[in-house]
Amino acid sequence: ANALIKMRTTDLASATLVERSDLLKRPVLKSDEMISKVKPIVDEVRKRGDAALLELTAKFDKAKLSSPVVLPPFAPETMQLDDSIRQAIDKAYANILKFHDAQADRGTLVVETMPGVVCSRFARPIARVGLYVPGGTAVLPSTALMLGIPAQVAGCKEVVVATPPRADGSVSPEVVYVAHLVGASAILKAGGAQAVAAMAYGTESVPKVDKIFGPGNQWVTAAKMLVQNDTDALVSIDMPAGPSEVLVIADHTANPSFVAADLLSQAEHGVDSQVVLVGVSLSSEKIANIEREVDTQARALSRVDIVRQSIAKSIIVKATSVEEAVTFSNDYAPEHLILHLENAADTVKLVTNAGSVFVGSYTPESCGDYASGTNHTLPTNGYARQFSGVNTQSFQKHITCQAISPSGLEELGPIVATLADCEGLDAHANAVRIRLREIQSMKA
Ligand code: HSO
Ligand code: ZN
Repeated sequence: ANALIKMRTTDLASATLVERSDLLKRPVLKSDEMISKVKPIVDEVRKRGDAALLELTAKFDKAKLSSPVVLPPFAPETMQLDDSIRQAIDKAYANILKFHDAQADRGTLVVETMPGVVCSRFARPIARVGLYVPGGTAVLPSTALMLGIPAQVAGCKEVVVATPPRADGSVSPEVVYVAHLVGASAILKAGGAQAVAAMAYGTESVPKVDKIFGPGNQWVTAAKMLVQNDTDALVSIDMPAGPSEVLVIADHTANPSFVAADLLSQAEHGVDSQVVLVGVSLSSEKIANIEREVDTQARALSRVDIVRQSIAKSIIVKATSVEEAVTFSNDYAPEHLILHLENAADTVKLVTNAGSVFVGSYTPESCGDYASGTNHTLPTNGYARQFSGVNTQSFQKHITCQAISPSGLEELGPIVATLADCEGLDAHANAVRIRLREIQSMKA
C-alpha cells in the first residue's frame, strides 16, 4: 500500500510506430462478452415486464419494491436537501440551461434550390426519452442535470429518469430534486441492463422510450448496444460509452499541483479511467514535481484505492513542441482535453478531436463536469473522432420539407423523369410526367 502512486513515462521522440499506437489505446473493453451476459437479463424484462424488473432489482440492488416507477409530483420529503446543496444545484441548473437553451434549433432553414422549388428543414423533439443516471460507487445527480436539461429545452414529452434505488428502496434526494427541476415524467427505480431493457421495450408500468441516454457501467453500455440493434425495440442511443478519460497538455508554465489535481479528478471516477499527461519540453525536474504532487494528493483522497489502479494504467508522454503534443492528442481523441499552456487559447484552433476542451490553468475539468454550462456526457474511447457530446440537438431530430409550384415542376420535372428513366423506375417518371401533361393542357 506504500508503493508510489505513479504513471508510466514514454518519450514520443524515441517511440516506434507500434509503441505510439499502443499509447493511443484504452484499457480493453470486452463488448462481445458483455453482450452475451446482458442478453438473458434484457430478454427476461422484455418477456415478463415489471415482475422480472422487480426481481432483478431485488437481486442486484437489494431493494424490495412494490412498484418500479415513481410519478410526479414527487413528494417533498423525497427531495429534502441542505440549502447549500440545493442552491448549488440551482446555480448549475441555470448555467447548463443557459448554454443548452442557446443550442436549441427552433427555426426553419429555407432554401429555394430552383425558382419554385422550396426546400426546408426544421427540428422537432424526440417524443420519449430515457435518461440513465448511474448509482453505484458514486451518486451522480450532475448526470441527471446534464441529460434532463437538454431534454427539457428540446421539449421532449416523456422524460424517464432511471437510476438504481438504494437498498431501502429510495432514490437519492438530489436525483429526485433534479428530476423535479427538469420536469421528468417518471423516475424508474432500476439500474443496469434491466433498466435499459424496461425503457427500450416498456413494461406494464414503465413507458417505452424512443432514445436512451447516459453513461453507465459495462452492463448498461452493453444493454444499450443490444437494444439499439433490435428492430422490435425501435430505439436509439446517444453514443457508445466507455470509461471516463482526460488528456492534459502541459508546458513549462503549468502549475504542477494544478496538473496533478486535474489528472486525479478524472482518475477517481473508476479503476478503468485513463489519464494521460502530454508534456511539452518539460524538464525532468518539472516532471518530478508533477509526479510528487500526484502521489501526495492521491494519498489524501477518499477514493485513493480506485486512483491507485487507474493511475497505474495511465501515462506521461514527452513531446518536444505544442504541435507534436496536439497531434498526439488528436490521434488519441480524448473525452476531455485540458490545456495548461502559455498560449492555451491559441492552441484550441489546432484541436481536431476532443469531447470538450478546458483552456488555461484556471479552467479545471470539474467545472464542466458540474456547473459551467457545457455537457459532461461526452464521447470516450476515441469516439470523439466521430461523435459529439450530448447536446440539445441530441434530443431533437430534423424533418425536411419541400413545396414545388407548377412552374417549378416544369423546370425540375424533366430532370427527375430522366433520372427515373435511367434507373428504370417507370412509376417515378410517371408521377412527374402525369403532372407535366396536366400543366401543358391547362396552358392550351
Ligand atoms: N467526468 C465525468 C462526469 C462527472 N464528473 C460526473 C463528476 N460527476 C465524465 O465526463
Ligand atoms: Zn468527473
